Amino acid sequence: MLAATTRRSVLLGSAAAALAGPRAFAAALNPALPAGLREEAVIESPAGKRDLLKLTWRPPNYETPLDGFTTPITANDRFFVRYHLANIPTKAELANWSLSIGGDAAEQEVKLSLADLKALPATEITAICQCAGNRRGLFTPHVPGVEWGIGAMGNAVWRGVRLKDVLAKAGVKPGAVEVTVRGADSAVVEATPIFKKSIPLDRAMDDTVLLAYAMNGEDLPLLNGYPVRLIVPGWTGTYWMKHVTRIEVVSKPFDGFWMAKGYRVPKGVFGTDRPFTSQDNEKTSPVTELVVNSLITAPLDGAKVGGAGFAVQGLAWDGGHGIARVEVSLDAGATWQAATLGEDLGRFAFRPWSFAVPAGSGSITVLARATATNGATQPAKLVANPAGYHHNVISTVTVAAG
Ligand SMILES: Nc1nc2c(c(=O)[nH]1)N[C@H]1C(S)=C(S)[C@@H](COP(=O)(O)O)O[C@H]1N2
Ligand SMILES: [Mo]
Repeated sequence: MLAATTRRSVLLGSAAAALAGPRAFAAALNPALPAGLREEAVIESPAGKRDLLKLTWRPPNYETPLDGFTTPITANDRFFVRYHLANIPTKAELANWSLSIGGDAAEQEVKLSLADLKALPATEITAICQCAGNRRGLFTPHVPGVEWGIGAMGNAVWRGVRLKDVLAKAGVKPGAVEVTVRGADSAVVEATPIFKKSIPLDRAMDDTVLLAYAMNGEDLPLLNGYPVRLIVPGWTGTYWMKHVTRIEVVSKPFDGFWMAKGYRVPKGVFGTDRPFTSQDNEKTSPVTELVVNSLITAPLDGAKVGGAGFAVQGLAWDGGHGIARVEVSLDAGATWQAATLGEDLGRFAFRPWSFAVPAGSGSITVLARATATNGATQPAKLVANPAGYHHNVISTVTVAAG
């Protein structure tokens, strides 16, 4: 019970304080987040961004505060930023950007400019980019890594070309197993493993997987992958490579650090529709699909509300089945009532929802639980795992009514 209370107060306390300013935010973090983070986390506006919570600067890791989630589409300037390596290319360095495609399971080497890419048939998809480690900072006991609160996620309309159309230019040989992607960022120290990822060939050929050059109708912000990033709707952000410069079609599973060692979960603990079997080992699997989840965006935890009733608002999402329902409980989970779902922006997008709490007074705790169309629902108890991924415990806020 103590742990649950602590998590709740940090989750929504941080959001409430984010609106009140950096100092209040840092103070609100004190109870449960690690010491290093408490000193670092302040509201900042890095280039092209506005009012994000800075968790680390080198590499840049910034999360979106709760007030960035009042609409189902996340604004470009409020969209979170996650990097593993500190050398981020500048716009000037990317002016002559090109993308090369090859690999041992490609028929030929191909080089494409941004103009070449934009000349291919364009398509759009609304999808959530969420870090697997979103809410890691709310794990008890603590797990090492970037101690994210609730905001290592965002939902945008991405425009670009299908990865499969680009792969077709190089030609895919019969023995192909995976497609690797790497970006233009690099490490300060050479010994640091480069950030390079792979996805299974069948996923790479999926109609939903794009090389995107626009986000919500504009060029990608530099910190979200300008000029081109990979979009893997339904899968965790780790595969959404930014500033993509090199793609390879390969005949063997890619064994780089960020596949073989990082971004892995205990085998069989989280369900998956499309297992990434070429990367499985005896004990662990790569983290893939997003788990079903929800966020209460209003009212803020600890808020005072009138006695005449109030509206609860939030977002719900999953890895691409779509949201079947969101339910709210006002009696600690004994009974649940249906919330009203808002606009459907597609199965990979945030689904807004709302619920009218009737007149009452005193302390009211609201629990929210989303269920996807495949029946998956949010757990009451955290699913522990060593890297702190997939935090999707039922969220709560407590308000004072009357
Ligand atoms: N080039 C590059 N791409 C990257 C990363 C990175 O460190 N470098 N991090 C990945 C991870 S783990 C996440 S969660 C998403 C975050 O996307 P964003 O920074 O646009 O929010 O980018 C992915 N793509
Ligand atoms: Mo991530």
